[in-house]
Amino acid sequence: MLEAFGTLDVFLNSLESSKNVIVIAGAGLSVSCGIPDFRSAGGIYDIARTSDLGLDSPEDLFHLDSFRDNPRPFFKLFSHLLYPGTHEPSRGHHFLRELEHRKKLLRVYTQNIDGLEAQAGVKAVVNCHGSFLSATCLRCRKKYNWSDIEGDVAKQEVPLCRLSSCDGIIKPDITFFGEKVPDVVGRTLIKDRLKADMLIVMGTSLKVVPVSRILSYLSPSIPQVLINRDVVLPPAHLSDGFDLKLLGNCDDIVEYVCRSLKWDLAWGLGSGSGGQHNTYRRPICVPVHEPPNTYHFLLEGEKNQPSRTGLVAAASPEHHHAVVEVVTCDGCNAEIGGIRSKDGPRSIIFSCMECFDYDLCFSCYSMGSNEHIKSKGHHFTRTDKFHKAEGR
Ligand code: CNA
Repeated sequence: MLEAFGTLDVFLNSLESSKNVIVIAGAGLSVSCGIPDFRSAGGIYDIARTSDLGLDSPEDLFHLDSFRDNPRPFFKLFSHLLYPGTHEPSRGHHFLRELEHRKKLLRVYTQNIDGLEAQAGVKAVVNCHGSFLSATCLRCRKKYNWSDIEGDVAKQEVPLCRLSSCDGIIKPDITFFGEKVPDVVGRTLIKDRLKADMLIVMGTSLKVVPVSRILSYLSPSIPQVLINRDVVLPPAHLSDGFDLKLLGNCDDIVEYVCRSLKWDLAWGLGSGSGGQHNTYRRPICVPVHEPPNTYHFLLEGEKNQPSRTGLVAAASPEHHHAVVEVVTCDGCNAEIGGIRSKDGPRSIIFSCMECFDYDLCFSCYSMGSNEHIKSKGHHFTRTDKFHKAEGR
């Protein structure tokens, strides 16, 4: 942690001089656009739990094996909640655009699949979990565009491969649990890791690997700032904590930041569904300081709600070492950590400390034949239980 960084004034000053901010974005950025996140009350997992979709667990919605078995629940919820082209960017998205416009943004690494960063005009975006703009037949790997499957999705039907000899299920090219993130994530991070001068984490619970690992991949000397409704404590092996926590709705917080820096707020007056949310909030939220390094953004007279601070749940050691969802062995492709692995969080995982996303199971590592182990400059760390992981 950077002791000297923990106040709002220092953050605002740093942002003025920053030139290479990396943002890790998550579903919270799009909640005000009308797209629920995964884990908040009323989020997609809650909706999946209470809908009659025949799922064993809500996570199965986005798990590759479950999708292969039965893709209907995914398309049913997808067509309701995430249907492309029906949402407008939030003030949070426009803030990213403003950072880029002011030549302060190095990259947005987004876990979102709604495409709203690009829709807001942000160019430097890496879609860590892919995009719905293209799709692939799971059987013959034939590629399709969104327009090819849109009609089926709108009718809540499962799109099937058009090759008569195939008939496989077509899956949008978004990354499911059990799939590797696109190579572009690791490739871009290698270029970005030493350039970054600040990290802002926005609207994410950081529960999904490998995106959460970006924290440990960047230099510990750059400030790490959280903008989120709830406190998020990154797993201890990824970060020793945020230098500054700005808690509240990200739209309100970025509006405060822009006003404080006297940045142009013209983007706040758009129309459409996001535009409605983008109208300035009056009265504007004010930051209430909770020393040493936390600010709650509250409307006048608003009480600090436990749900907002999330302190009770979040501060427990178990939460601090939050269980990650899925880790796959890069040797044999088996799931070795997370919701589906037989051993769950008790799996033994060997992770390459030099690479953003390279893991091996006990057997593949023990065989020692893997090219990655043999090549120079790669070092592995062993994790017996994810919540006891050290050293990355
Ligand atoms: P998550 O685990 O549901 O966490 C969301 C976080 O955002 C939580 O910590 C919330 O407290 C916080 N949050 C919610 N609303 C706001 C708000 N208005 N202002 C500030 N913070 C808020 O979701 P993650 O993004 O961490 O998980 C990654 C998954 C979610 C990725 O694989 C995504 O593809 C997936 N997802 C994407 C979308 C989308 O594209 N819009 C929607 C739902 C899920």
